[in-house]
Amino acid sequence: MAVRTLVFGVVLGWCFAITGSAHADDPIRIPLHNWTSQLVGAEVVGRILEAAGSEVEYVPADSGAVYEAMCEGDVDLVHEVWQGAFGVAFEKQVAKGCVIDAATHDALTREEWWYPAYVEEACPGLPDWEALNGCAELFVTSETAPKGRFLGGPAEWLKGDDERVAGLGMNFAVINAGSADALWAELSIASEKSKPIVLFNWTPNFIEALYDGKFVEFPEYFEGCREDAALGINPETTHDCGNPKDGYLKIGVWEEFPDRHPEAYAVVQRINFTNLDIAVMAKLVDIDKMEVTDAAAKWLADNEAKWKAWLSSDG
Ligand code: TMO
Repeated sequence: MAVRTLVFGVVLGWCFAITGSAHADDPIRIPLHNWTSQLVGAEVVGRILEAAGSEVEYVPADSGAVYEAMCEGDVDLVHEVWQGAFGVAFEKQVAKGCVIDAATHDALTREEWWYPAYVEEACPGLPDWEALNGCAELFVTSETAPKGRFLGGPAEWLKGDDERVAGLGMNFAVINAGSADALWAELSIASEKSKPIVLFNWTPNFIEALYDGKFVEFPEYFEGCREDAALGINPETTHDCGNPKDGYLKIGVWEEFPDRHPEAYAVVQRINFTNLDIAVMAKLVDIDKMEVTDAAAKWLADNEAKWKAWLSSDG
């Protein structure tokens, strides 16, 4: 019995050696999150990896918890790691070694409190955060009185807004929207009546094509602001700074990905979206009202030379 097991093991090992990897045929698991560029891009990346010979599976996943899931091997690849939202969670797993920082897109990102331009008429010191704080009463709602309301994104986007409000001593209460669409619906209603609103937004996004507006300027982001309470203008709290202004957009993979899918990994390292790519992916769904699958197909058709070059090293 022991000998047969040993022989079997040797033969199996030999098979793995000639096929390269025991896991090359395992599907690559790509998470689906709750904002539109990510949903379209997930399918774009999936179709590119299929073109490179891999199998792909899409798994709905919490965008805040996904880095731990990837560390545990439950997810293979996150292609939109936004520094503002997920930098802390991502870098924690990279430091542990179970997630690899595989590539950095050319796209530069910003995620921050934002207001439509007409708000400056009622609060002339904007975009400075202290001016905003002085105008807090303009943003009071029955839910937040006597404080102003900041409409944040879904809690899973990990923005640290409550910590920021506490750290900077702001006269605001954070209300988390249930979805990205809820943010845009409130922006649309407020804009129609020129009603003051301050809400979470980001770039690249489709919003800049529809609305004139600005990000609030908080104390400049610096390394460690969100991890080390002692740093920053409030020595007792983290998040006493704004989000990065030229934040990264990265691709992260599970540490076993390069060994399990070496060819796909080489392709992943060449994938590179620009600001326009991300904005267009969002726009096709949010403005043109396409289905995600159709939007991904359109992006691939419109950018064929670009993504085909990612398939081979001499492309
Ligand atoms: C991660 N996000 C783009 C929604 O800020």
